[in-house]
Amino acid sequence: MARNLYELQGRADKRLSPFCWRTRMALWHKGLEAEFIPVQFGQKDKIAFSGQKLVPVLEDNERVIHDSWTIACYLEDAYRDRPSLFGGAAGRAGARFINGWVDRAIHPAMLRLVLSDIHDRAIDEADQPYFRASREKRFGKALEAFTDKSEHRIAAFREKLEPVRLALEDSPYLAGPAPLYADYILFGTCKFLEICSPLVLLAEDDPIYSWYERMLGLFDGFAASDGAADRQVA
Ligand SMILES: N[C@@H](CCC(=O)N[C@@H](CS)C(=O)NCC(=O)O)C(=O)O
Repeated sequence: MARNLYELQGRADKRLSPFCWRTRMALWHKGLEAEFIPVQFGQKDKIAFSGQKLVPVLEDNERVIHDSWTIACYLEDAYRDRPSLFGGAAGRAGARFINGWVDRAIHPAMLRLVLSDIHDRAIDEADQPYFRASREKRFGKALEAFTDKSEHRIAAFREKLEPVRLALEDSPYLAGPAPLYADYILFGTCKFLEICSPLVLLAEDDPIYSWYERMLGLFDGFAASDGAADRQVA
């Protein structure tokens, strides 16, 4: 039985994509074993079979699925006998909202703070020219000119996360008493930040910091790894 997750590989074999982390956590949550296959930006040939150029890509026997949200829905529907990622239709709809909110509101604000860090610290050297060219084309500026770590931008980023703090006042996880996919979505982003940037965006007294610490303890502490090691599911 072949189940492979193709995920972005950064420097020193760190798995840095926030989207790939979502899928990793979803697989572990479902208790599904998979091989985690590293793909660098310059290795699109490895995922050519998926008919597109982005990771994560999940190969589950004959099925090939891409896009982290589509993969989460696939896993939920294909493995109904395993622990649920959403906790029902309403939970899936709530998670869908968080997915869109993180992608469209949090990620753009985050990239503004750390884009040049990703290039300088996280991407394998061989990928740096591709990363620079593709992102400078996308954002219309040199990486260094686009990146802005000024106090007001950091404060604005922290403020954007206020809905998360409000939710954590009522329950330890975004999904309620126990972590579900809604939590894995934001976890991927925090993990990415930890791997890519020296910026400390969560103060130690921030409730999101405590939530992140709890999340790092999941799956026998494997969520705390840099992603290179595979976890064997019993
Ligand atoms: N909506 C997609 C986004 C996937 C995505 O943007 N992946 C990035 C890695 S973080 C990628 O593969 N980039 C390759 C490239 O830019 O060439 C998802 O949720 O999976």
